Amino acid sequence: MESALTARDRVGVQDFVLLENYTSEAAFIENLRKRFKENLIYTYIGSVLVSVNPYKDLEIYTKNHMERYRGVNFYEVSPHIYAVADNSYRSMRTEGKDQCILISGESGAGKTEASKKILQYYAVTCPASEQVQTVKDRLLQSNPVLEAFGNAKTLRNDNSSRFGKYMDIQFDFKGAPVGGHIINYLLEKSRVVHQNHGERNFHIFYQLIEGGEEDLLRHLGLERNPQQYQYLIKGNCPKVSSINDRSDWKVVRKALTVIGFSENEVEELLNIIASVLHLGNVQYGGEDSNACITSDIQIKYLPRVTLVLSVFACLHLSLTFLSLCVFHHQLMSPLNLEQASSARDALAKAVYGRTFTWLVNKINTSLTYTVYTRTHTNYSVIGLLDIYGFEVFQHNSFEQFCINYCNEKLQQLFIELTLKSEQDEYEAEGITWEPVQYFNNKIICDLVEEKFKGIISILDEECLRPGDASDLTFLEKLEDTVGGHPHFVTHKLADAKTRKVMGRDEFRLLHYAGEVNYNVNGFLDKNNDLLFRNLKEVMCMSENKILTQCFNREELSDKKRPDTAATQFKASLAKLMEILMSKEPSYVRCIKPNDSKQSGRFDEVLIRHQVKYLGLMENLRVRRAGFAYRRRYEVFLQRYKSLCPGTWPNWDGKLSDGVSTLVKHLGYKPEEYKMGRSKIFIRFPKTLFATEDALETRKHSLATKLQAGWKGYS
Ligand code: AD9
Ligand code: MG
Repeated sequence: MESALTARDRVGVQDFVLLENYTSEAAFIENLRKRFKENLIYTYIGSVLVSVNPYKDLEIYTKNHMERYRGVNFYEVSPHIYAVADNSYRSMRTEGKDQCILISGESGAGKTEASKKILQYYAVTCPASEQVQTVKDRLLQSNPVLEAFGNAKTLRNDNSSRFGKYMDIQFDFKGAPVGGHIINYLLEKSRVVHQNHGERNFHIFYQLIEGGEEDLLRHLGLERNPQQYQYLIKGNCPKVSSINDRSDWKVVRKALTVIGFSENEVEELLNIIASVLHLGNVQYGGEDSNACITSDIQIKYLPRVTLVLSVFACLHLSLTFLSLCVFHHQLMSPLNLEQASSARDALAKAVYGRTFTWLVNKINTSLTYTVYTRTHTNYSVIGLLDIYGFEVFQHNSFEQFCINYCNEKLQQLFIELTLKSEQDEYEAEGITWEPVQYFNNKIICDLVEEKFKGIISILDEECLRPGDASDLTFLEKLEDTVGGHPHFVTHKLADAKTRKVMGRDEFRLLHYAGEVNYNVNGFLDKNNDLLFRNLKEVMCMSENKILTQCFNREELSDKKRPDTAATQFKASLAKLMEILMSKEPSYVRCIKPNDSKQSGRFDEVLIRHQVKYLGLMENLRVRRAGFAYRRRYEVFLQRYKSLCPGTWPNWDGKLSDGVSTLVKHLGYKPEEYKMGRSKIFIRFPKTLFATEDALETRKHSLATKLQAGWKGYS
């Protein structure tokens, strides 16, 4: 029999709070490494689950495993994503409080897989009637559809989510999942028209081309070869070994039906997808990019676009001319080659982006909790947040700025809620709260989002300013306005050392997790996200019903300028924070073990980086600031009562008295523990380990005695 001590040596501790040297990053990583080697990919920091992507199928997601975690206390079984799922479910049922599970980590760390495991857990373990089964099916089938339209192969992940997702699962009073609702955040629309080397466009394009039936492709005017389409060849990566586009197409096609798309809707949806491909092939002749394009130039492929989009009116004109309204007169100004190409790309991005939002809305309608066709609002909720983690690339742009701002907000929420829940627990148990020192990143959130003075406000101001506004004038304005901020640096403001690693067109933010340099090129355009009015008008005239829902006439008559991309994102994040604040959170922190998507490789440098960016050491420090370990009296007594003659075999008195008797017998010193109302709090891991070891020794000697007795008997 392996002793508790040697087992701990081999597989590490299953909760980081039990690390003796809890402030040491090296000890933290060593513990992760030991467990990863043993295929133990999950470890807790208190109630936070840390997960390391194994990059291989482990036999830990079977129905048997689900049963093992069902209704069982968090700490009685080894750490698992099912334990988090079950714990949230039980808290929702017993305490009646809405829950949310926040999953974070960098690209490829396993967030989406984790969220799917949670959803599967509920689908299998929650009670179901026939009606509920339909909802479960739809909830599960929404994944392949959203992944087809919102995921793509990137250098970091073959199935990378290119949008943020928050999903509510709604449960009725019996605990059955009866509905759902999805909110999507910031789809990476630029991917529709451009992909970096080794990356692809969204999966759906390849699925349709590889898997679509002959008749369908003929109808859409598509050829079965991705290389034919300009929007699919930029990354030079039509095939990916881990992806089977043809069989994925079948899954997606079936999922659309399960979710409740009519044949008509599917046809219109695919028309739009095909039209984007045709649009990408629209070429404007001529070499000189400054020359104006006139409408008599033959625009190849345009007829295809008009046909599949059912826009018979003036698309041709709108892609070559800009219509201007000057003193109530409509003027047509011809576009040059570059302007016309960017108008075409803007249209493709807008069409795809809005169709994606339409798709999410459509899924939401099919997930709406209805009882006898009436919409019900009386349900409890578990929310799942699968959102992009911190991104730091060689070249960071507007997208990384938004994503990292989102992570600052989530970190703020995390600190507030973790500290608050610690404090609440101490108060509930009647134990004195000892204040914890921590870095409050509100200062960085303010730097980004403050009204008038924040980076987003300054960016918007430059976007609205007529005349010579450019990315560089935006940078200058930033220097003037927030130049003195302790978390903001530019080339001009930096010290000599920093200047060496910064471009003149960059600004640096000192995020809570580390420094990131952002290149301002493209900030204004991306934030403006404008589509020429005449292109919008043409889309409104389409006979495609999805398009007319995406581009409605009200938008045209609205004189107010639409909100910029950053302002919209800021508003949607504020709403998200409100949603999350109203719920009880659980956290899953995902870590990617290496950059080569290989199983068994533990790249220490990469992991250390993520431990830092996920703020795990800070998290552990907060959790350990007071007590390393806490258990309800009955659980503690049940486990260790055999170690004390006074509590063995049964304790009849008050639970707290039993625990007192037990720990006195074990020789706990007063500074090592505190007695709360329903729990014992133990300050140091070594106290608990000594007790665990004593338990192991007792079991061992009992087993030896039994064996000896048995031999004697025989
Ligand atoms: V991104 O920010 O959307 O680019 P994610 O979502 O964090 O990223 P994802 O869940 O897609 O990463 O995981 C990447 C790949 O790792 C998956 O396609 C699987 O091949 C692999 N993976 C992740 N988690 C597990 C797991 N628990 N077991 C086995 C896993 N493989
Ligand atoms: Mg993902």
